[in-house]
Amino acid sequence: MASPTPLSHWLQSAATSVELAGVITTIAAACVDIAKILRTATTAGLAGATTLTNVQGETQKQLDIVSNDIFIKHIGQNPNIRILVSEELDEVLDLQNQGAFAIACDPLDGSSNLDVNVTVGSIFSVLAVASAADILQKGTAQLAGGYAAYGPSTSLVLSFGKSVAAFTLGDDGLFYLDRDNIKVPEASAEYAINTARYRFWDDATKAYVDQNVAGETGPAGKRYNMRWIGSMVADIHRILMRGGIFLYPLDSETLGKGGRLRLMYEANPMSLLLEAAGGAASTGHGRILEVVPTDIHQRIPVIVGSRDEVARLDALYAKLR
Ligand code: P6P
Repeated sequence: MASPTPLSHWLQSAATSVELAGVITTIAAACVDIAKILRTATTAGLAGATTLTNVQGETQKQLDIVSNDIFIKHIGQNPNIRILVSEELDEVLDLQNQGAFAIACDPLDGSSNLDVNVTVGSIFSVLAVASAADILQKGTAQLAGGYAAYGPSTSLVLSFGKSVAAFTLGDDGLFYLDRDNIKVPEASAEYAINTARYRFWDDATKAYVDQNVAGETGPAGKRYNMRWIGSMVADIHRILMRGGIFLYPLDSETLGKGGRLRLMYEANPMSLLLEAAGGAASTGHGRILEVVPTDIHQRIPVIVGSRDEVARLDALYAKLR
């Protein structure tokens, strides 16, 4: 059996430049440190909340701050990275070096699941910048996007825009290639949405979910299953591996904020992955990757996954607009 391919080796042929490979190496090293801390966080008394809130108005968990600090530590050691946008930082962090890359990240997404030991993750997006003024770029400009999923094993899933590869963290602290050229099944019978928000949904989302619930007796013509982990990285990882659709649509409660999930460091990297894997990523009114950000913490509706499923909901939006 051939020896598994280390991330460093895979990057030599997959990354378009040594510098971009170095940026991914830096991100991977931060994720290795976060994975290590998460394993013993509870016994170390780190799993709880702080009295602080982030720019989103969400209570920061200690591990949100620890994970953000880990990203800052590693990014500070790579002179090619000039800018950091983070869910945990109100403003852009400009390292004032000559670096040509920016990272937008959610250092620890789903941290509300930490105290119940559910898979959480780090989500990252890489952009080319000449200065902090260049940061508000639409998702199609991303040089790379991906996530680390901290679960029974630690996965690193990334794309440079054309294909998707998944790596697993070994006992030696290195990531090894698991799957390359991942493709999301175009059809699926599994959807992920927080159904407790039914009363806030628009007519298109209600019609889509009602069709799924009707199963083989309704217009969808097949039986559906529903999964909602409450951790975007965990839900998206399942969808990348076996198909499905993840929905956090605009609803009457999130309308004023533009949605629930953040464009630059949640929706864009996940959309880059899903489209590179043959899936689709929609706001309900167009491609997520085409939205030009107006703010680093802008929120956006998220409808991503198997192409056929996203198309069916897009058609309902077009019909019920
Ligand atoms: P809800 C976690 O806080 C998160 O940002 C995503 O990881 C997750 O998919 C979503 O929010 C869960 O939202 O409304 O179900 O708690």
